Amino acid sequence: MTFETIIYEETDGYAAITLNRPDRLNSFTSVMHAELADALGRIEGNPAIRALILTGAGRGFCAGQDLNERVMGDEDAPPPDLGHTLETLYNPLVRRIQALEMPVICAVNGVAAGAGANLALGCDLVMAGESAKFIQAFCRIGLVPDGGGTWLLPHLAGRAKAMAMALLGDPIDAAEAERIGLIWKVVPDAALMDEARTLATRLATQPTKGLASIKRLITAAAANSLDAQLDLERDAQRELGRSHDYREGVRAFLGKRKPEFRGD
Ligand code: T3D
Repeated sequence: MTFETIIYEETDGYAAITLNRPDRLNSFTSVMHAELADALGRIEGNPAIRALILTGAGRGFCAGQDLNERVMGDEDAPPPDLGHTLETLYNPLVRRIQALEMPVICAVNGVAAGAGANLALGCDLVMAGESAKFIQAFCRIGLVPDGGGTWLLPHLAGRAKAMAMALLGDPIDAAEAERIGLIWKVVPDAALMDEARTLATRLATQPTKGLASIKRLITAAAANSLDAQLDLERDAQRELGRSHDYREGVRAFLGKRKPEFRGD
């Protein structure tokens, strides 16, 4: 499958999407949005794909919106409708990644700025190379964090850190991002993709339906009471108790053998 701005591959039960405009630090263009939408369409509901890796080519992960697409005309020219680009491009991207019924690994290989930072932070297992940086660059150009940033930052790192990151736009290095709970873990740059691929291969052999429910419930918890979560857990467990992979897991345990999960 050939794309202009991303590399898409399917292998060993998982898919990998590499943002591929390295000379512009993989910043988003409308073409990249269209290609990401196409790639996600190949993954959604595809039982052969049971995990996804998102990463970037070259020295950056993603520098957010390509500002060359926002070149300002003279004062009389109508301003761009950024609400429209969020509604039609960024918000669907974030929502579709959240809704994917599989774990999404983000391998942050370098600087992640603006919507690129929040695309990364919205993934399920965020690993960063030690040289990666996260920058809420929006305040530098008079915008608010988007791509879910105003929700993700306080939920992940707390209000005080969220405010500082969003109001100041200073870089947070990978070690600090791990320390404050913004990401899962830092790994040496040279090991990042091997670790991400090993993890994806492992996840692709796990009970995918169960993992999808875990993702959904953990996400729902941010807006729910304990009482509401107990109900969600009951409903999920009822459904998963009827799944192939639950039966296989219990049989394999009792038979002292390795389980063979199909993902359903
Ligand atoms: O518009 C809407 O639809 C609303 C949605 C907005 C979402 C957003 O993401 S808004 C935020 C947009 N992003 C930014 O403001 C970040 C801009 N980039 C930077 O601040 C810096 O590039 C970085 C801090 C990310 C990295 O700095 P550094 O020094 O490592 O690299 P560099 O030299 O600045 O960048 C390398 C090249 O990439 C450079 O091009 P050149 O000079 O070699 O020809 C630079 O212009 C280009 N580049 C980097 N980011 C962008 C970009 N070109 C276009 N758009 C970018 N966002």
